[in-house]
Amino acid sequence: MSRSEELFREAVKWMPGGVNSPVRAFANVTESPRFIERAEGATITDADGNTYIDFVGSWGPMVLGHNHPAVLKSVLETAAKGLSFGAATELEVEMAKLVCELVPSIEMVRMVNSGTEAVMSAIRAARGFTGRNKIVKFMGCYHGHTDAMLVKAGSGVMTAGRPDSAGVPEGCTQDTLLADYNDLDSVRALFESCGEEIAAIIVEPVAANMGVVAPQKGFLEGLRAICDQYGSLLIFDEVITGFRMSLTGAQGYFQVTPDLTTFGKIIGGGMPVGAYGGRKEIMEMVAPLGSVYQAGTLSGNPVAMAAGLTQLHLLSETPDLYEKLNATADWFFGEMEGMLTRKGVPHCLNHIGSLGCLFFTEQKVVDYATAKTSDTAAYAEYFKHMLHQGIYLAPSQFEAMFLGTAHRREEELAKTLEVMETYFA
Ligand code: KE4
Repeated sequence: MSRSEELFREAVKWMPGGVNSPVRAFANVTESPRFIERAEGATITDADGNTYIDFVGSWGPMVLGHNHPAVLKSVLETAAKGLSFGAATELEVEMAKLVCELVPSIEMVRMVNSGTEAVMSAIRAARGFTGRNKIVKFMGCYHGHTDAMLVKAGSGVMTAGRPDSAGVPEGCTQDTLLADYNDLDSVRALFESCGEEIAAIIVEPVAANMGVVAPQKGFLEGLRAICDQYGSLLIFDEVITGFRMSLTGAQGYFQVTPDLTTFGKIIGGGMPVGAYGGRKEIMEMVAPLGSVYQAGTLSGNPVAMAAGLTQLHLLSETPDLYEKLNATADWFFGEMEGMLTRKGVPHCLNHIGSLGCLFFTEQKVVDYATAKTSDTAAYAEYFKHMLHQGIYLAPSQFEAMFLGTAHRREEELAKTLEVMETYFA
């Protein structure tokens, strides 16, 4: 038995499913989860000493590769002065200022500890600011596990959401309305029926939780126009896309301006950090200044701020970083597409910027319904082969491949393409 298997046997005794987040249990791929011991650059190493080329990157934060020396240095130096004070610190001011300087739509920002907390707080701020209760979200988009967002990807777009999880009272989701991604008509239908009650639309500007689905031309612009027409707010959930698609995230990449943005992952450099921010008049609603309550013991703690700040400085000060990252990703996914087509593999390969997803379906995946046509068993087989050949992919068809600056064309990416070539031979 491997050390990972031993550890998993022990883990399931003490933690639900043996993990602290469901996707890590490898339940969709009938493999025993690998327990990771350390990581460096584009690779991770498990408890048995197996090293993998990593395309999960802690689900997004490791855009500069694991254990970046500058990030590690800043964490160690800051930690040496104390881990958390529950009091204001200079680092929080520096972080808030930098985020506001980097992202034009952000005039004021609040640090929290996860993407979920950022979404939960942004929704509350939107409701407080507009005095309205309803929220529109899209089937297949994931915004963390706050009650209002755990809404069944139900039938039709007019039905109020039905909870997708036990323990969520109907009352928590009765104001959550569902629309179809890339389908503006499904959004207009909701607004025509109750637009005056809708506080906000929340959307992943690139959907990356049903696999990767890019917004079709005009989709994000259409959401902006509908919100303007009805006095609702547009919330971009940039927990994945923030500081990944471009220095100004997806909103900069697509040139569509939201009223509020949520961040996570990259903003923390690998430490637990989320953030929400946007127009000053909205953020001034937030306690202690305004009447929208939100708080957090470890929010903005200095060690997490040090990691996030260092990563954001590296991202904003390295010339052409995003052009190079996105060009390398375009090359990589282009090579993949060519190989899959040459071999006649039924597939839909979606990619945009440094995000990509290989769907095992012949349909063009443009929304939740088409994403669900994927053959998840085929994905599981592919995942297992790649894992055994030293390539660590997301253990689920409905996640993304995350490329970072540590993935080199001639090394990690060339090796990955070779392994894919043998699998699809
Ligand atoms: P966290 O609470 O997990 O930090 O963020 C929630 C969240 C919010 N918004 C978007 C767009 C997200 O993708 C996420 C979390 N993403 C998943 C990966 N698909 C986290 C991985 C996990 O659940 O373990």
